[in-house]
Amino acid sequence: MKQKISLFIPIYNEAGILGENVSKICSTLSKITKNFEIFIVDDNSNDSSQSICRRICKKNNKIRYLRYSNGPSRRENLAKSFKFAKGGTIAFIDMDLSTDLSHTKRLFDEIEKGADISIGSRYVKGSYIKRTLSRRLISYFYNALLQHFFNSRIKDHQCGFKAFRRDVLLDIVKDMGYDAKFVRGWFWDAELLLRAQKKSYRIVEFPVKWQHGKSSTFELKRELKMISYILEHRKSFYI
Ligand SMILES: Nc1nc2c(ncn2[C@@H]2O[C@H](COP(=O)(O)OP(=O)(O)O)[C@@H](O)[C@H]2O)c(=O)[nH]1
Ligand SMILES: [Mg+2]
Repeated sequence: MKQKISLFIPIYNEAGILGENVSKICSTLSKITKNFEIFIVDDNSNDSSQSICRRICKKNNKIRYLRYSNGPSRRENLAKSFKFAKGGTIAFIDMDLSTDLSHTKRLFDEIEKGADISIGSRYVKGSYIKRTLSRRLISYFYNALLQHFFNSRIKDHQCGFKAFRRDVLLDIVKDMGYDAKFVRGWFWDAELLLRAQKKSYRIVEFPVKWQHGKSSTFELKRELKMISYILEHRKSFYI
């Protein structure tokens, strides 16, 4: 890899899995490059995530822990944290490792080959997905609505396995601003990709093997708040 990699892992109450999964992520990255840093971004978890993370950081100086006292914000505080990255490539992945880590090299190779944005996808040819029927349906309609109303060409807006050229990500995140009311919810991912398409950035979507995590922080009722946000800001998203 020519560029240093800054990998962000957003967390909210992940004490049960984070020790094991951070070391899996670390060893996967070490096989790809020596030039990387990891940031764990915690939105005010109220389990023992904080003490576990502090212990992990003491042992490994490539890992940094950022804790916010407000939240859970979904992705708002994650976006705030990108400015600390020193890498030319910035990525984020979900802590539950739903996306198989075997795709990590591809994630970064696409950026090295010239993509501005590289994203794992559960809905392009070659992907394999294990998920409950209800979440499958919600995901299907969500992506279909984004394609229909905003002309998005992306098949999967929501997979937590994304990498970006640093300047591209910082540019879009600046446009998006900080939603202090946290009503944007998981739409943050979609908005990022809609704005990226509007700005004609080059996005590569590649198939991944994906398995749902044992627990999920997704709540349909809370996410429905995004509708008012989308309607209010819709002019910024049309492609
Ligand atoms: N920083 C931060 N991370 C979050 C928040 N909610 C969820 N996460 C993390 O985001 C990732 C995806 O969440 P998950 O619950 O697996 O969502 P799902 O895969 O859509 O069911 C995981 O690493 C979570 O720990 C939040 O409010 N703030
Ligand atoms: Mg998950």
